[in-house]
Amino acid sequence: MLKLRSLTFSYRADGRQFTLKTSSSAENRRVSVCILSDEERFDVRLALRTPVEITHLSAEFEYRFDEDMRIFLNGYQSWTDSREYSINETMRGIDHIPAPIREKYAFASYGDYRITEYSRKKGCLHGFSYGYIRNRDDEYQLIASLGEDDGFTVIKTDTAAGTITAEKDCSGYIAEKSYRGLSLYIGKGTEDEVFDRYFELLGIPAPAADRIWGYTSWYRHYQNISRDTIAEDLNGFEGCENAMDVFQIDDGYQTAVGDWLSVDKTKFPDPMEVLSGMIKNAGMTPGIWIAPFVCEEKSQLFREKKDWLVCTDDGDPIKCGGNWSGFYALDIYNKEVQRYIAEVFDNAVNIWGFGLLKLDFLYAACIRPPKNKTRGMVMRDAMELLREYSYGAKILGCGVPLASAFGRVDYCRIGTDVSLDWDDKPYMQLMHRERPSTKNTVLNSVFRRQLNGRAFISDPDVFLLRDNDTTMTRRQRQLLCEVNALCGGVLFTSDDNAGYGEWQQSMIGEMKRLQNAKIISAGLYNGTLVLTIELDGRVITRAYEHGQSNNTSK
Ligand code: 9PG
Repeated sequence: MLKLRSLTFSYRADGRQFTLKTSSSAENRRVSVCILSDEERFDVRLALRTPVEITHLSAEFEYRFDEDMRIFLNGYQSWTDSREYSINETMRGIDHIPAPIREKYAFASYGDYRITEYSRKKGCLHGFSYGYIRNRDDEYQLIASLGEDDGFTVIKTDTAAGTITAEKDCSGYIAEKSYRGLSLYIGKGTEDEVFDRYFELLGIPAPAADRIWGYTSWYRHYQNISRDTIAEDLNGFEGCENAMDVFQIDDGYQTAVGDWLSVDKTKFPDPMEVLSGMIKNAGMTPGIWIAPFVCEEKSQLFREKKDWLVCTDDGDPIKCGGNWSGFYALDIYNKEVQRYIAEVFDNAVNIWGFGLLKLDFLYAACIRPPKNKTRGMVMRDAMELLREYSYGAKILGCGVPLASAFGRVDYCRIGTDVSLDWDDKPYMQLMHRERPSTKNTVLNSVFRRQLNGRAFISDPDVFLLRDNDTTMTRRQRQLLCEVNALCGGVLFTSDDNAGYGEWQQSMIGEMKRLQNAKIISAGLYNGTLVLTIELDGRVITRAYEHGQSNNTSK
């Protein structure tokens, strides 16, 4: 167990602000703070005599960092870049982006930029829900929350000060009688030991879903899909050796984001059930993309249902990002919103006949929690709603705070979008941590690999093998393929299968081989990604040129 330095609990009551700082259980006439800890657990329970507004709750532990250690702190949601850091690095937020641009596209909404601070001090790093420190002998010190449904946990390091802090994301939450504050598993051991124990304590059994191969329209056509592109892409798979399990139609079929019952007839003149029928005839499960908690400014929903939106105190809808015409969150506690989502899913599954729902931009649900809920509580309720309304279809979660998706979705995206360039366009590199980038998503796949087969089946986003329409070198595409096969269970592409040549086929063969391999050690050392894998009883180490520097030796 890590040594507790201090626990800080601040709250507002009777219009005044109070702070309690302690290193053991304590109480006063309003509140009682109970600390329960043993070799592997650290729990904080609050009991309140009168309702209080919590403004801060955190526990600071002592930890001795050394130069060789690597720190992983899980990023806010699916797309947030997440990798191991050396002890002298910093994390970049969005302060470097000019304010007018930041605001126009609501960059702060994509991630944790309004939730936690980005420090410029070396070694001051942070993440959500779980994180670890790995030493040179591949021993893991895992700090992982068992209570994200009560509120998210921000895990912070200050390597120079020698501290790890776990802070509950519950500021502004009004607690009535009691609150399950921090609930941590703090375990030390091998990678498998600590992660197995984490999911055992969470009570999440190994996922039932299997690995799937598939096609998604997004990274070939983006929003420019139509009956004809779908038919053409389907034809590409006819009689081919790369049998796919799923064929998923992505963004672009609807008249506007939010108007899920309204199909763009100019692109899709036939009813959607005709398309799903074609997919089924080709022997695949049809999948469809929906962003159930948001609507864009140009949607009918946004124009007509203002009272369905999550708003500021002044009654202005909260912008959740700049995609499409800019988009806003629906209030999941509004009964009409719930009925609408149920109807949309009923339509997609039972009328249109889709067996897989790719549910995207889910983080928007908790963009502003009501006073009696934390973000973690809202996200739990939101995810439960999706499961309840899915009519037996499989769910692929995307753009979601991961811990809220643990055990609640079949498949889950664990990284940002693959781009057609290794690191997207230079101006895009200035954006937030959630921006499309193959370079980033490859690292997410590697450093979140422990979730695959424990929390859900991981979706590392597509692999791309095509030679045209990309600036990625073959080696970069090969790295993407190999990492996806090693770390993920959703093996989707957006390539035109008919265009595959010898090199592409040999890469598919390699991916199939690597599906049975296991990474036993991984690290990023001065721009090189080093993976040690076990395959058919043999241990092989592969080094890949990646380009991400983490300014250390080893
Ligand atoms: C459809 C797409 C695809 C894709 C999803 C999601 O941060 N960003 O600017 C950002 C843009 C697009 C995006 C994710 C993040 O893509 O991940 O697979 O379904 O929506 O619009």
